[in-house]
Amino acid sequence: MSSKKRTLDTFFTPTSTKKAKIEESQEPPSNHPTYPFPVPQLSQSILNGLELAPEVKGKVINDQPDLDLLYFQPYIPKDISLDLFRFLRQSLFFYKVQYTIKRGSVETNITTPRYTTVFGVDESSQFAPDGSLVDSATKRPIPKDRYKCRPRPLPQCLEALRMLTEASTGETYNFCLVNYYASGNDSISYHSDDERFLGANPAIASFSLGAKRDFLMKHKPPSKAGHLNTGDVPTLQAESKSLKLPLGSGDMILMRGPTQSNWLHSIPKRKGADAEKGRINITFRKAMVKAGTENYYTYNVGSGGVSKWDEAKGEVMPWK
Ligand SMILES: O=C(O)CCC(=O)C(=O)O
Repeated sequence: MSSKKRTLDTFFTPTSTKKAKIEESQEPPSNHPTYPFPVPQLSQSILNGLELAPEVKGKVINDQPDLDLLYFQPYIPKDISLDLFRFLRQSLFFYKVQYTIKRGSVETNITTPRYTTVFGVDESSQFAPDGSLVDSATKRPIPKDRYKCRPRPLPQCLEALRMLTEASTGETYNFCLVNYYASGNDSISYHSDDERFLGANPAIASFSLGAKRDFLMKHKPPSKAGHLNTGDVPTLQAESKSLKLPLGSGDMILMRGPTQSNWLHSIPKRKGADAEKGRINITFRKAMVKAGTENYYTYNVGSGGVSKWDEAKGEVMPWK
């Protein structure tokens, strides 16, 4: 890819039918026995661009009850964010995870409405330089039965972004979750990242690449516990307004402090041409205990087949 400056509009306007080539790195790809295939390293031009990140200072948004956001608009310099989007879409392995939920006696089969993938391991373990997992305290190989899943180290392309994010947020992260929204039909429903395995007041750094999508936030309803049934009007929900942040390519939003325990967030389905071009979301988080590792691999890798971007077809396809 040339280093010529391009805007989001020019990227998405089909001025030519010729596909722009993704610049390749001369360095050996990242590999690990758990990877279905090696992941190329970032090209020098993307690495050079990342040296200028964050492009702007983060803006604090904390004017609502229990909300503490730091919004970089953008974090990734504009002239490399779409190259990074295309590189990651082409280079990573993705999964369409299926699972079952049980409500009472009713079981429902769910297919995650987007592609996902995950890398990392919780604080109790770490990857040794040879890629094996060791106990964080003793530095000895972990017992074979510590995990039901097979944790994977971050490839260089995501590790570079993790280190940058740590430096600019003052937080540490041991997990990287990636979502690929292939079209406006892909989504994530309202939820909060408030699992106990993330500890109290977790910091979650969330990057957007590719198509612009709305990020909606709303305060959780006040819990019944702790509220006396006096007929009082519920307070928090009445006082807090919901938020709509139109996340563009390169933007990063850090959710921190009391945000996850009190607010829900979502990416709703969306009609319109831009969403059809695809969007990647990358979140960095820190899981404290092994339950986090089991959970993230269950819901972001699962037990089905691997998928990969097919440049000729212009879509993510089952990978053989
Ligand atoms: O795609 C996004 O911006 C949000 C992703 C998200 O909420 C999640 O992975 O938990």
